[in-house]
Amino acid sequence: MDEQTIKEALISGQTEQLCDSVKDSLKGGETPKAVLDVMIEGMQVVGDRFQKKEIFIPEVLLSARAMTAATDILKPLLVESGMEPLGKVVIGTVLGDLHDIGKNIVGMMLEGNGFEVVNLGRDVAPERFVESVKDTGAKVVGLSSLITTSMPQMKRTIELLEADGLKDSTFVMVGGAPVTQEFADSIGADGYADDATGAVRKVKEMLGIG
Ligand code: B12
Repeated sequence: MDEQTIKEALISGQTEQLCDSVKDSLKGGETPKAVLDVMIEGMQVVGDRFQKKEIFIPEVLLSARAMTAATDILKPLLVESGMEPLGKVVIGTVLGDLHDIGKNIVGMMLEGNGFEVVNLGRDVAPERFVESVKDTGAKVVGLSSLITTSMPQMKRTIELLEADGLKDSTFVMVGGAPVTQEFADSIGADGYADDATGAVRKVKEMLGIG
């Protein structure tokens, strides 16, 4: 796999070039997970450059668009499992937050590991998470937040689940770049993971699946 080309295409937001490189890597026998990991590293560089004000929102948007298109190629390969679902997970990005790349990757990895995933999208109000738990009977809710100003919505969602008497029968897992284990503990979340692989491990652990 030409890691450098994949990263450069992602960082410069060249969707077509990125998708071609991803397809070439897969044809060359690379696993979808390995390709995804290289893209996540590339997105990390985008984040660092944005933070240092070397690039701005339009550039980040182009990279995000390219990443979404390329993950769409990987998705069917990551999720093909064909087995009975191990359980249902509702997942979404909390109210006020439009970042969804990481949350979608977590969703994909869960699907790839045999879970049924109800993806509510982004900017999801606490009430919608609660409604979805009621409608689907999901035992796990995954909340994603990438901006600190949205993190209180995770707490609100847990409070609403409690108020509706659903907290005891539902595991709440939180994640996203600014979220930590300490924060998760402080709001009464049942689980935290800092990446998609950890999220799968955590869900299995919470549901007692070996
Ligand atoms: C791409 C991006 C955008 C894109 C989002 C496109 C999209 N469709 O998602 C766009 C351009 C739209 C955007 C907009 C904004 N952004 Co922005 N963005 C980023 C950037 C560069 C990368 C995020 C990303 O996709 N990372 C790659 C993925 C794979 O990683 P991830 O999301 O962390 O997910 C992994 C883990 O966290 C975990 N995970 C994620 N979710 C979950 C959920 C669960 C349950 C679990 C267990 C695990 C888990 O697993 C994932 C896979 O490994 C980050 C920088 C950064 N360092 O994070 C800034 C960043 C998040 N953005 C930031 C800001 C400020 C904004 C804006 C407010 C900018 C503005 N002035 O308008 C707006 C916010 C709009 C809004 N209301 O949401 C800040 C937030 C700062 C803060 N302290 O709150 C950051 C940190 C940049 C910075 N350093 O300043 N952004």
